[in-house]
Amino acid sequence: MKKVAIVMGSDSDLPVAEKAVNTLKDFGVPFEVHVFSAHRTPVEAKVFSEKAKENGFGVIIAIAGMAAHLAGAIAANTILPVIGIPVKSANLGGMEALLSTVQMPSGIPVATVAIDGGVNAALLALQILAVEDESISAKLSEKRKKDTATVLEKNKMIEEKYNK
Ligand code: RP5
Repeated sequence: MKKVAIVMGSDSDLPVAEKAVNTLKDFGVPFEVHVFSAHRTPVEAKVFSEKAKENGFGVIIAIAGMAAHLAGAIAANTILPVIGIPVKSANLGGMEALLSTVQMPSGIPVATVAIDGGVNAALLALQILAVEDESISAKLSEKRKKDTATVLEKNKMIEEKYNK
């Protein structure tokens, strides 16, 4: 089974990475977690990206805040799909990271999820791997069914409380 790489620009991004880690653990999919910065360790980020495919990864999640160039810098050095997670900041709330991550020039795509969207990044990574892996696909379908049942149950409780 292909691995998922979770790369963050700083260890301060760890709370967001943990959301992705927990989701991947739920699915039993192998992953690695790394800290490589587009600005502070650009050489290491480049080497990791260039070797990711031959090292058994199928998709890369890149997490960064502020002037968030990490996802784009990784995407520039691999043909693996890259999912970018912009991280919320104290001053600008993550909007700067969102725009830096999502506004990639034509030719080098980054699939950008919501600010701090660690769960959806992991789910999207799983959906990418599921194209070639029926066991992941089946687990994703099962999760969708459970999530639907949970919402329907909540709706039932709300309707019983307010609609009498
Ligand atoms: C980005 O700058 C990192 O991804 C992090 O979100 C932000 C702040 O990094 P630290 O100053 O906390 O290391 O490169």
